[in-house]
Amino acid sequence: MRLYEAPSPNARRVHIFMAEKGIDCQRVPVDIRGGENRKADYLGKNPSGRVPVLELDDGTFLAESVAICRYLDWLSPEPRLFGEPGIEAATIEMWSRRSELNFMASVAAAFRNITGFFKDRETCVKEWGEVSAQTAADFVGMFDEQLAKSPYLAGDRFSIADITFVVAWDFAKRVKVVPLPDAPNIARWHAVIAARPSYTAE
Ligand SMILES: N[C@@H](CCC(=O)N[C@@H](CS)C(=O)NCC(=O)O)C(=O)O
Repeated sequence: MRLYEAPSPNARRVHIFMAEKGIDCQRVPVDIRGGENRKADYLGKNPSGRVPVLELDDGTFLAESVAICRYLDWLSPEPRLFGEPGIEAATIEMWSRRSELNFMASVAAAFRNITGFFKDRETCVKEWGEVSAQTAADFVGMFDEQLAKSPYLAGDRFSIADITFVVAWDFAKRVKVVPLPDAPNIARWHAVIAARPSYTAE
């Protein structure tokens, strides 16, 4: 297997997931700043022109970080980061989708539209970035309240939902475009997640 990647939140999701599973593979750096991911060769691997992409040994290309993680979960089922079928998997899916759709996507839209980081390839609307930043900030309370009740986002066990949220949270802190409110329960949870060896996986 080969992972096409660039230093980025979505590649980091796969890095953490792989480290949790004890999986590694060849890495292929993609120059996303230079737009290599928007050229025909890369678009042949992933028509959405984003990283990461996992190339399987039979030449199949798998894009979308959560789809890649699902494949790796099938390859190496323990620990089950998508949960046992039934209520556990459904609860993890619920918090994964909230982490991705309510928080990570808004953080990304804030970053991209406010900073114009990818203005060579997309129209950036600063006002939309600011609305997205506020949306991300407004959802922090929902995650903080959940983490007051539960050690991990989806219950007693670390899961893909925690991976998505910690990656998005760290990115939001680093790029400083979201007015993150104080979140004591997220802070407690973050210390626990940051102590896992997978947290620093590259
Ligand atoms: N939903 C996709 C999102 C992938 C994505 O947005 N990747 C960003 C890096 S975090 C990227 O490739 N950006 C380069 C660009 O937009 O040109 C996933 O989960 O993999």
